[in-house]
Order: sequence, then C-alpha cells, then structure tokens
Amino acid sequence: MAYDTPKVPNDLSAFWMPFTANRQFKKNPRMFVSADGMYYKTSDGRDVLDGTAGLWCCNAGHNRPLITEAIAKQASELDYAPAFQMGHPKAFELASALRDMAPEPFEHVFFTNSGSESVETALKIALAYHRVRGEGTRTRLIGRERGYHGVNFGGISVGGIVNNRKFFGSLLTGVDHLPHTHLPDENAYTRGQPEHGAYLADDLERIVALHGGENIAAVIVEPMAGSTGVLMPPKGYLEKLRSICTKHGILLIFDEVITGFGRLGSNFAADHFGVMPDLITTAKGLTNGVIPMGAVLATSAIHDAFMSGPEEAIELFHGYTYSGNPIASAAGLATLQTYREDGLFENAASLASYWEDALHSLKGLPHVIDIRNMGLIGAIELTGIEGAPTKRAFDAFLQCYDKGLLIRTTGDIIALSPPLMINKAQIDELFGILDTVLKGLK
Ligand code: PXG
Repeated sequence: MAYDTPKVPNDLSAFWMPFTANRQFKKNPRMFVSADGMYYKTSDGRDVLDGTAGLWCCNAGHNRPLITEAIAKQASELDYAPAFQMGHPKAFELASALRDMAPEPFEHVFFTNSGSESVETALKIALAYHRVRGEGTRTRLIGRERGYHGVNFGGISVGGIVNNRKFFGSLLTGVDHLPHTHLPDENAYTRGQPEHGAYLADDLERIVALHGGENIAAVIVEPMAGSTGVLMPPKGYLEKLRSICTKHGILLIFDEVITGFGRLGSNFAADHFGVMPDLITTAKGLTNGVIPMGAVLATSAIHDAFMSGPEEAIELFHGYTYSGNPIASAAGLATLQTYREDGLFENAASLASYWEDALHSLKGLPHVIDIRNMGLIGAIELTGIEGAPTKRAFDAFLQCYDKGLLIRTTGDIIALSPPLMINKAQIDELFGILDTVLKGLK
C-alpha cells in the first residue's frame, strides 16, 4: 500500500493529554497515523508491532472490516436515538449477545461508555440493590490496595493506586481496602496463578468484624489486576473472597474491563477461574476499543430485585446520554462476531503456553526481578533506578518504540497484552525486540 507520510500538527499545546508527561511528550512526540492487523504506522512511516492491544482494548487487532463496515452502515442508518424511555434494535441485540456469552447467572446488561463508568454503575447498582431490598444499612464499599477501577470518584475511592487518589481530596467515605496480593519473595517467576497468598482474602473477615457485615454493600476486585503491574490471583484467593462475601450477604463485583473478551483465553475471567461474582464490569474489548462503550452484567437476582414497584415507575435512576448508543452497539455486535468467526479467544488459549515460554526466556536478563503471565498477558518487573523510579522501564518503552514495538509500563513493570490475533512469528518478533532492549538497558 502506498503511504504518504502525514504531517504532524505543528501546534500540540491545546490538547491536555491524559496520563501523559505532556511537556516531555510535546518536545518529542510519538504519533500513530494508521493501523492494520497487528501493526501501527508512525508519522515517520515506521511499522510498530502492537504489544498492548492499544490500551488493552483492541483484542481483535486493528482495522477489522466487519467492525469498520458496521460503524459506517449504522452511522448512515440511525446515528443516534434517545437512550431514556426510547429504544433501538441494536442495543437490545447486543445485550442479548452479551447475555448469551456471559456465564449463566448473568442475564441483564446495563450499557455505559467506559470502564470508569461501568465501575460507577456497578457500585451504584450494588448500593441501590441492598436498599430496594430493605437492607439500606449496607453502604460500605471494599476495594483493594493496588486496584485500578478507572478514574471517577467511586473508582478512585475503591481503587488503591496512590497517585490516582492523593491529589483529589477525601474521596468517598465508608471505603476500606483489602491488602494487595503481590508477594514477590514467595511468588517470583510464577507461571499462571501463584501458590502463595490465598490467606490474604481472609482480611475481609477482619473488615467484617470491624464494621459488621450488615453494613457492607460490596467488594470490588479485578480478578487479575492489570494496570497496577499484572498481579495474578493466588490459587484459592478468589474462591475465598466469594465464600466470605456469600456468608455475609456482601455482593462481589469483578472488574473485568481488562480480563473480559478473551484476554485469558475465555470469555470472562469468571469462566477462567470458575468463580462467579454478582456483577461484572466491562468495556475495552467490548467494541475492540474502536468506539467508547462499556457494560455492566448483572444476575437476575440483582436485576429482578429492582422490578417490584409500579410498572410505570423508573426502577433505576441511573444512565448516560450514550448508554447503548446505536453506533457503539453496532460496533459491539461486529466485534463479537469477529471474535467468534476468527476464533480469537481459542487462538489466545492455544498460544498461551508458547507465549509463556517466550516470556520466561527473558529470565536472567539485566535488571529483571520477576516475570509473570496468564493467557495472553505478560509482565516483566525490573529493579528501579535508585532515586529515579519508573525511569528504567520508561527507557525500555522508548527504546522498544524506536525498534518497532509498543509496550506499556507502570512503575518499573513492563506489561504486555497483544491483540488476540497474534501468531507465533509475531510473538518471536515481540520478544526478540524486548530481549535486545533489555540486554542494552542501563
Ligand atoms: N477498570 C479496570 C480494571 C481497568 O483496567 C478501567 C476500569 C477504566 O476504564 P476506562 O475505559 O474508563 O479507562 C480500567 C482501565 C494500562 C491502562 O496501561 C489500563 C487502563 C486504562 C488505560 C491504561 O494499564 N484500564
């Protein structure tokens, strides 16, 4: 394909970029101008292998025809329809498709526009659920240290990442945190779920003893914590959380914004681990990242609890202008069809062990202190530079970009999560570049 190098805009000042070192970036910008399959194209005409599925969202890869065609068709057919007290077919079709691929108890779908909104929605549904059932004392929310649940007030309150919290005041009250599950001394270089740490779930009993279970609405965790640097749940941990929640009538929310849609080789992490929460939050892979959309999956028990008042009454005072937006719904349907027709979740599952071996072959390289993996996810933890935390991993990011590979870093951890369409040659390419970069890292 002929390629004209597009001009980079000469004024970068107006766009206040999210989660970015704005001044550093604008001195030396890195711009993608197109993408296809597994590769981005940069503004200087180079191919960059996508080692992160964008931001954990382009699970089907880029420029997928079913998705782009569905969006164009929907835009010309019905561009927008009011989301409150009105409907359009695609939102109902997508909700049914999600119900059909979700684990059995999840029969209902509430649409949002992002992972952050899915989290706020799930927390609100949990609080309101207890209230409509006459258990209005259940107001406390329990998150976990190092948890990432988006950037809105509920999400940063239950989340446990200090920089996402400390600038923003007192946050929600009535929130407690479980300890995180990162035990590098015991679990370094684990493949899959670590052996040690199930006992960390018992801390929920301590919180219950402190506050009374009848005052706790919900526990929210990522079944596998992504943004904090890829922390797998220790064996038995999620099962314990589930049973303690059930014992005390507390709802369990799995934040599957990253783990949903094939990342672990299954539809959802709930399937992968065989542990069923009461609510599941999703976004990202739902529309392959192409159009903003999220969804909360709810069990019938939760949904039906709201369906008790007079029929003309609104049951849940919550929703967004763009909940179930027609173009997003069309993109979602085409995304799920692409996953199915291309067997992408199966591809992820079948490549997981090849991926694991390739990743763990980096053990022993300079500065590497831990490697962990699951499905098509990998993390490489580096020692930080004394007095300059995050710099070493960020240097690796810059060097990988120069050599044609996109990775993500958080702290001094490199996180990898390629599109699920990746093949063995591309896995070799990815780890070949990483190997070279890590060997030369200062
Ligand atoms: N929950 C989880 C578990 C997430 O990972 C969100 C909620 C928020 O989603 P939105 O759509 O509001 O961004 C996320 C988002 C990274 C990275 O590199 C991770 C996310 C977003 C951007 C970067 O780890 N996760």
